[in-house]
Amino acid sequence: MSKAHTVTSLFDALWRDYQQQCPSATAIHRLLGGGAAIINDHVAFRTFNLPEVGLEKLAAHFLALGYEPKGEYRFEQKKLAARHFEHPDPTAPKVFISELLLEECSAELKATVEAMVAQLSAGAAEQPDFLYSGAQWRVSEAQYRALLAESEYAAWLAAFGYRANHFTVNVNELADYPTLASVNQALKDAGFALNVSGGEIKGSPEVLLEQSSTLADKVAVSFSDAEVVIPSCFYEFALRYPKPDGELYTGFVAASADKIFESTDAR
Ligand code: OOG
Ligand code: NI
Repeated sequence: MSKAHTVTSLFDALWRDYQQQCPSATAIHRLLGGGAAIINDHVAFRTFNLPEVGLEKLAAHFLALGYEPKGEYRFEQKKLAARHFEHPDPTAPKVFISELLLEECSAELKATVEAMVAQLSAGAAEQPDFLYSGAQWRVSEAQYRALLAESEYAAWLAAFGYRANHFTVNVNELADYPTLASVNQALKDAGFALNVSGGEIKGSPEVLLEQSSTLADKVAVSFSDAEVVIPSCFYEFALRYPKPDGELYTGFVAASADKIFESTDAR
């Protein structure tokens, strides 16, 4: 068993795992940072609302590091609930965790997911490396496709499991890019494809948050019976605006998040 994490060691481990799934992030990091450090606005995780692996189980890793629960969000159509967490140290990335509400899904989907989670070893979610342990279950390509037909979110989780779904560049802290449009233009000029669902820029100064994201990279995933190349992880960009009190807004915007989820859609 690996030893307990600090905030820094946990995000370092998450970033290393994430780079394997999203090689574009390494290149974009270089493009936007020009060698300088890039501050992360937030990192996002996905899970199923089963007792063994629910949102609370993932959150426990962050609460242990001093994070505090903040906003709650609901995505009716996608059958998701989410919560975000903040650390008293404002340089620590925010954390966004969502979970699929299985009681709202079909009996077939629920059975497949329960069989997957039953393959995890007892106490798996409490291990220090759980948040970047990937998909520790066997799923066939046919099962993946059946999940995909009902819930892209469930299919992504079946294929990729527990790891950062995306990191997010804090655009406010970028030296050379004053607007999100300028970030998007630099990405497009360099050949990266953006998620255009809901427009290239989701949100507005009025809701105090503008977000954009790449379309997920594609990687080869080994299902129990086949290797298939599918969308993995993506990179997000967030520009925050000040509230009336002058402090930057730190929450999320459900209508925008709803579109960010679609960055892993198969295409
Ligand atoms: C999370 C999507 C929401 C945001 O910044 O609004 C989100 C996901 O795709 O898992 O990250
Ligand atoms: Ni995000």
